[in-house]
Parts: sequence; C-alpha cells; structure tokens
Amino acid sequence: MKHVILGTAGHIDHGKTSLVKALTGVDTDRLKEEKERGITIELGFAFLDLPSRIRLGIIDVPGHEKFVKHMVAGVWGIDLVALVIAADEGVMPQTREHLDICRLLRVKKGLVVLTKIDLLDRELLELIKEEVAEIVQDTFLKNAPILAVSSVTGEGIPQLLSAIDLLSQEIKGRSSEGLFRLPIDRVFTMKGFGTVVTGTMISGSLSLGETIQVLPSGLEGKVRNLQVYGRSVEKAVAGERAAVNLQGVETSAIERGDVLTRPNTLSSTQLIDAYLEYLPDAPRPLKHRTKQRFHVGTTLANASIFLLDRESLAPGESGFVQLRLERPVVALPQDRFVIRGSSAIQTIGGGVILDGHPDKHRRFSSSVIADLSLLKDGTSEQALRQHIHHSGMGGITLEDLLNRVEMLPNDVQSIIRQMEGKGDLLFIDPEKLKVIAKEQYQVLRGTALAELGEFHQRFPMKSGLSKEELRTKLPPEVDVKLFQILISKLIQSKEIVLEKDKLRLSGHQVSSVDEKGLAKRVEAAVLKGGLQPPSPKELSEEWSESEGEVRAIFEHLVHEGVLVRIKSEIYFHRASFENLKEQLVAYLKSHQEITTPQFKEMTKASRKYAIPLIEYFDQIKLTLRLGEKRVLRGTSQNAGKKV
Ligand SMILES: Nc1nc2c(ncn2[C@@H]2O[C@H](COP(=O)(O)OP(=O)(O)OP(=O)(O)O)[C@@H](O)[C@H]2O)c(=O)[nH]1
Ligand SMILES: [Mg+2]
Repeated sequence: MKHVILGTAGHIDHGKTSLVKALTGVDTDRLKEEKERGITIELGFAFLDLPSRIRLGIIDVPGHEKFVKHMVAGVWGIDLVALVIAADEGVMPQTREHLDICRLLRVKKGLVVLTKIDLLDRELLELIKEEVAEIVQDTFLKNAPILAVSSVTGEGIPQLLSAIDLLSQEIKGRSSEGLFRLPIDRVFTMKGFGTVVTGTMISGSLSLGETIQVLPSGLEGKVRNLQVYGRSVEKAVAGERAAVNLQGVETSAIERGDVLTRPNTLSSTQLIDAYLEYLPDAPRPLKHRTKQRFHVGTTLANASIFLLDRESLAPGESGFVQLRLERPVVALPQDRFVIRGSSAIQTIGGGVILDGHPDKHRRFSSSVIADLSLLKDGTSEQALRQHIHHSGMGGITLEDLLNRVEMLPNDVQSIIRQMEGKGDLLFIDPEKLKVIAKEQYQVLRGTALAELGEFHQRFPMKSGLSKEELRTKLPPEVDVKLFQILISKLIQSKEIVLEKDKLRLSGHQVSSVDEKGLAKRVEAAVLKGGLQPPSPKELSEEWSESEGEVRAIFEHLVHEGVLVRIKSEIYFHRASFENLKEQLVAYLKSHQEITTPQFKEMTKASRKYAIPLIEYFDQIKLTLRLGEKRVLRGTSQNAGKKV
C-alpha cells in the first residue's frame, strides 16, 4: 500500500483540527491544556485510507504564533499540505507565515481549504478566493485546488477527499533503500512497554529487533515493537509514520528533535554550509554573524550565520552561508531548513543544506564559493567527486561520503569503483571502503619523500629511518593501512629502499666522511674530557678539520647513542653521563636533597658544565627543583611537598 503524508497549516482557530476530525473522526487535540484553551499546542496525528487505496497519514499542526516551532517540526518531510483558511476571517499572519515555511521547506504539492463556510454569505466566498489567489501566486500552490468546506455540516468534505486522493496519486513513492532516518516528533512512556518514539520515516527502512542509535546523544537500543498507523509490523519503510518501542534507552534520554538512525551511519554536526534565501518581508538586512534560530527535521538550534559571499544579506536576497550551531543536529545535503529570528520571533528565511560536515571557511574566497556553487547546482555525482578530491591526505570513508551527498549507498559505491578504474583514486581500506583521491595521494607521497630527503641531509652517515619514525613525520590522519600502501608502492617503484628495517631514498649513499676515522677520534676525545668535554668547535680547531664535518660526526654519535647532547655545544660521552647520574641518584637517596654548589663539587667541573647538567636532569625529570635545592622526582617522600 502506498503511503502519503499530509500536514495541515494555517492561522490559529481557522479549523485545522476540526477538519482533521471531519476527515478521520479522530480528535487530535488530546492534551488537557489543549481542551481547556481550545487550541492546538502539540502535533496531532491521524490517518485514513483514500479511495484509491493510498494510506494518508495526517499531521495536524498548531496555528498559534508561539508554537510555530512545532509547526515547522510537523511539516518537515510531509508530501502534501492543506492550507486552511477560515472563510469568515480570510488570510491572517500565520496563514502567510505557514505558507512561507511550506515554500521554504519545498513541500511539493497541496491544496487550499476554506473552512467555516456555514458561517458565511456565499457571495463573500468569491472575495476570499481572490485574496487566496494573491497570496499563493509565485508559490507551489499557484494552481492548487481551492475547496470550500464546513466541518460542522460536512458540506464539501467528500469533494475535499477526492481532491486529496487525486493529489496523493501524483506523489512519487519514496525509495526505502537510503540510510534509515527518523526525526523524532514525540517521545513517551507506554505502560508495560517503556520508551516509545514516533516520527515520519524520512528515508530507509527499519525492522523489528534491529539495533538503532539516537543522535546526537549516540545512545543505542533495540527495536522491541514497531507500529505503523496503530498496527504492529515487522518492517517500516520510508514515507510511513512509525511508532518505535525502544529497549535500552530511557524516555528521559530522548527528546523531540533527536534522530533515530542505525549505528555508524549518520553523524551529527555543528557546522553546516548552506544556501540561504532571505525572505523579502524580513524586517532588516541580515548582518554577518548574527544569531538566529535554525530548524531542521524536528529540531531547533541557535545558529550564528556567517555570510560567505557578502557583507550583509538584504531582504529578498540569497547567499552562501556557514552556520555554526550551539548544539549538534543531524543535517544531510539537500535537506531544507527554516530560519526564524531570535528576538522578534518570525520566519525570516530558509534554504537548502549543501554540506553538513564542511571545514571552517574563509569569507569571500572564490574557491570556497565555486565549491559551494557546485554543491548547490551540480549533480550529486559531481558533489561526490568534489568531496573525494578534497578529502585530504587521510582519505575519506564510504560512511563519511554518505553523510555528505544525497545518494544511495550502492550508487556511491559504483562511482567510487568507476573512479578507481580510471585511476582517479586509490582504495585504502577495502573493508571500510575508504578511499583517497589520486592527487591527495601524490601530495602524501611527496611529503614522505621530502621527509626522507631531509633526514639524509641531517644525518648523512645514517643508513635511513625506521618505518615508525617516518610515519610520525606524516600527518596524523594518515592511518596504518594507507601508510603501508604508500611504503610498498614507493618500494615497488624503486623510489625508496628498505634495508635492515631502515627506509632510505634509493639515491642515498651513506656518507663516506668518516674515511678519516673521525668518529673514533671524537668519541675518544669526548670520553677523555669526562665531565668537561671538548666542543665540536674546539676539536675542529685542534685537528684543523672542517667544523661542519666534525659537528656532523657529533650529531651522528648522538643518534647512535654514544654521546648525549645536554645543550648546543655541550656533548658528554654516555659513559661519563651515566656514571654521574648514578652518583647523583645515590647521593639524593642518602641526603634527600642537593644544592647547586654540592652538585658542582660532585662533578668537579666548572659552572659552564655543571649548570647545564643539573638543568638537564630537571628536564629529563630525574630531579625536581625546589628553590635552591634539588630532590629526586617521583619518590613518595617528595610527593606533595610545597615549593
Ligand atoms: N461553524 C463552524 N465552526 C468551525 C468549523 N471548523 C471549526 N470550527 C470551530 O472553530 C474553532 C476552532 O477550530 P479548531 O479546529 O480548533 O481550529 P484550529 O485551526 O485547529 O486551531 P489551532 O490548532 O489552535 O490553530 C472551534 O470552536 C471549532 O468548533 C466550521 O467548519 N464551521
Ligand atoms: Mg488545532
């Protein structure tokens, strides 16, 4: 059976709830407060089967200006709207605002229902119709049917039903292949069952027993019971209204506006790129960075609006914006949204999400605007390619891509494979379907080769770098799998060589500067110097060797672990250093503390060496300086001691 969802819209008291009752027999105003005040506050739900065997879900919305946020949640994702106007009152402020909202949300089709015609002179009906024609011109309701009814006498209700039936037949059914998403519009506890949430199945399908995830909290639970229009089902699909009984998530942990999804599919966001249409009757130009209310799905968040392509947005203009939200929401490309003012609360604009997981952008950047223009006007395949090309040196997973393009998983996969076939991308992780664009891979390859080259230059006598050392020099987003692919490709292409666990550029030759046996001579000289060793400069002068050459030998010996560099120009032989270290530790164990003069005495060296040495022991966290004294670090007797 095909499912279509119709929402009501219109000014307060114009007869929306009465109309739903006349159509379905259900009074959707169930709250005590609603009964007492005679107005709708929360969303109401009913359904009926149309003559052409289409099941029509109905969402009744409140007309009160204070509850427009509920109205937006109710009509987000509907197929059809019934714009209700009381014939005895005509067009009123929320008639226009609700119409604006439906237009901004791109509700596809609808009709206008003039209610309360039992209260009206028939000649006046023509006047109202003229008024209606005026407000719907230039909107999706331009050629929509206008029906006149009385929910009290029942007049016009059969004609309205046929009109709804006809329109419903024109609505295309939704594919249930996409990622499952259900924006929650009600949460309650049902005795004996526990947590129940309801909402419209925007996309995908959901089956009994499945594990679900609530976003943005990330809580997981199981589908214990599943109902579609009051009947238990095994599976609910896109376009239906579902009530989901959840096991493992408390009612108090969920609120309207949360989204039900499958684990590891969708992710929430606080940064969104969008194209914003600013309504012509907005009260004043929109300035950069103003904070407004942002509605998407059944949720609402405060958003700072960054204008990317202009200084300010005049009423009636449109532009590219980046929204920075105060709380996370689920927003996918091509989702529609509404912006309402934060001080004077009225609908001031809305538009389309272009990217729910963008980087922070610079304003007035022509490349940013070009990219966003493609996301706005290009095909979803072009958008997909753009996201892959911009994925960075870490690559991008199928899951991330599905959050960033409006495409079915299968279509994304087949394009990825096509791109691989053409050599436009590489698979990093076939399991997670993680890919990297060819040009990003080239950047990574260049970075790795440059790092190796730089290493050879610094340590001409070292054979190369270990794999792990090289990896730490690459951006952190490069994962192990990508790194392994990179290394084996570079080895295969003979650009690098792996020899005894070390990687080197294939052109690199271990430097032969040590033909003169300098390393041995340096080591001997430094060892002989004890705790007052010669510097590279001193040795080079004494031996009449080039200073650069001698310094390279020192660095080489540090790398080999033979020498220890305390600070620039002061290198000790490891043996002398370790010896002193042992002496110091023993001294501190028996005396608890040591002063600088005592330490100097221990080293028998001048201040030039003693001071850097004791500071080095502080630096390597062997000792802790407490005023003029040092103690051993980390021993229990010093823990908590005040400086
Ligand atoms: N005579 C007459 N009265 C009607 C008709 N439809 C609704 N009413 C009355 O108008 C009042 C408001 O009707 P509702 O259906 O609650 O209006 P609503 O649009 O749902 O109001 P909100 O949800 O608060 O925006 C009620 O007293 C209804 O009895 C009608 O066709 N004829
Ligand atoms: Mg109502």
